[in-house]
Amino acid sequence: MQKLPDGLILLAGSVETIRNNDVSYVFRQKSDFLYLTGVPEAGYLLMLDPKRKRATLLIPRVDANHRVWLGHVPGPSEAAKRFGFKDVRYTDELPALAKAAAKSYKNVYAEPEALRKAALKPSANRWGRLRDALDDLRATKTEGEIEIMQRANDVSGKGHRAVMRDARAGMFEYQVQSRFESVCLDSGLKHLGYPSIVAAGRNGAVLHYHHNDAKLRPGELLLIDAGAEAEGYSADITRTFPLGRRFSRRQRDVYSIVLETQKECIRRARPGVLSGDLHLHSMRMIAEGLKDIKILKGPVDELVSGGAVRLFYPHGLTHTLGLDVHDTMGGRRRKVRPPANIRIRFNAYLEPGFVITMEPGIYFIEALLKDPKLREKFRNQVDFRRADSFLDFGGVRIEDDIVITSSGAPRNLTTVPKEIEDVEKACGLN
Ligand SMILES: [Mn+2]
Repeated sequence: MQKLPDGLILLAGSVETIRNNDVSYVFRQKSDFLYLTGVPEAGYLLMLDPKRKRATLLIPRVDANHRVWLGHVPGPSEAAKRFGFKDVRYTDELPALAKAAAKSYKNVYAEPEALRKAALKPSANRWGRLRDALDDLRATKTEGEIEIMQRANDVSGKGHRAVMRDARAGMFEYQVQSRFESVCLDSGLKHLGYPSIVAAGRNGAVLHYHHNDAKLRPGELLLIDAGAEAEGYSADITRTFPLGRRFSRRQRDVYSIVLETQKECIRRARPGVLSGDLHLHSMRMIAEGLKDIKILKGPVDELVSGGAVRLFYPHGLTHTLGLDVHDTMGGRRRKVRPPANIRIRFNAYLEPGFVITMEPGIYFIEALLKDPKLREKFRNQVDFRRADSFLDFGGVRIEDDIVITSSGAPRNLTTVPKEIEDVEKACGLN
C-alpha cells in the first residue's frame, strides 16, 4: 500500500486445477498471494485499499456438499483469526465492494484474474506496476522469512544426510528420491520446491534430469538436487558423493575444483557485489581447475571469454531463492549490464536480505563434447581425447543457500557435509 498509494490493489489466489474428471492437481498457492496473506487455501482473493488503510480477505462461500467431500472450510470469523485479517468477506461480495472502493482512485492495480472477479473495467488497470512492486518486496527477505527458510533447509538437510547414509550400489535412483522425500514428509513438510533430481553416474551430466529410474552402480557418483518447502519457502540443495566409501582420484580432482570455487564465491557474496562478477569469477576458477587436470589448455581469460569453459559449466552460479525456487529479483536486474560477454539471468548487485544459491558445477555432457562443430571450434583449448575419457563420469554440483547480510559475512543456511572427508564419513555405510 505504501508503494502504490494511488490505486485499489487486487490479487487472486490460486484455484483448484482439474487433473481429470473430479481429481485435482496437488494445490499450491500462488507465491504472490502467499507472500501477502499467508493463506494456503484455494479460491481466495485480496483487496487492498491504501487510502482507508484497509486489507480485505475474500473467502469462497462453500455449500454443504463441499464440506461432505472436503471437510471443514473456515468461515469469515475463523479465517479472520487464523490469517490475521480484521476484514473478511465472501468473494461474491467483491464486485460491489470493489466498485465502491475504486471510486476514490484513478488507477487499479490488479492481477487480470482478480480484475475479472471484481468485474472492473480493464482500462485503468496497471498490473505491471503491481507485479514490479511485489517483485521488489519479495526479493529482500525479512528475519521472519529467513527463519522459515532455515527450517526448510534444516529438514532438507536431514533428508540429504539420510540419502548419503543410505544410498548404495544396487538401489535405484527413485529409492534414493523416496528416502529424501520421506524424511521431508515425515518432518511435516508436505511439498517440495521442485522435482527432485537424483542422478547416478553419467545421468549427473543432465542438468535437469528427472527420470530417476536408473540403477546405482559401484564407484559412480550420485548427484542429488532436492529441497522441500516450508510455508511456501523452498530450500535448494545439491550434493554429489561417491557410491562406495571413497572418492576415486579423478572424482576427488573434479570435486575439489567445484568445492573450492563454491567456497570462494560464498566468501565473496557481500552487499554491493554484482552477481554477474561472481559468476565470472566462478568460470575463471573452474577454467583454472580444468587446466590443472589437463582438460583445458591456454590462457584462462580466453577460456572464459571464448566459451570453452561453458562446455563443462553451462549454467549459472547463482539465483535468488524464496517462495519460488528461482525467485524474483525485483527491478534490480534490468538496470545492470552483465560483465564481459556472459549471458546470465540473475545479474544484480547483492543486497542485505537477499537469499541466493551458490551452485557451481562441472559436467561431462555428451551432447556438447561429441558435437563436431564445438570440437572444431575449441580444438586448441580442449583436450577432447582426455575429455572423452570422462564421458562416463557424469557431473559434480555443490549447492548451498546463502543469506546476504549487512554485517558482511554471508550466512549459510545449508549444513549438509561437503568437505571431502566429511562426505566420505557421512557415506560411511554405502
Ligand atoms: Mn538451484
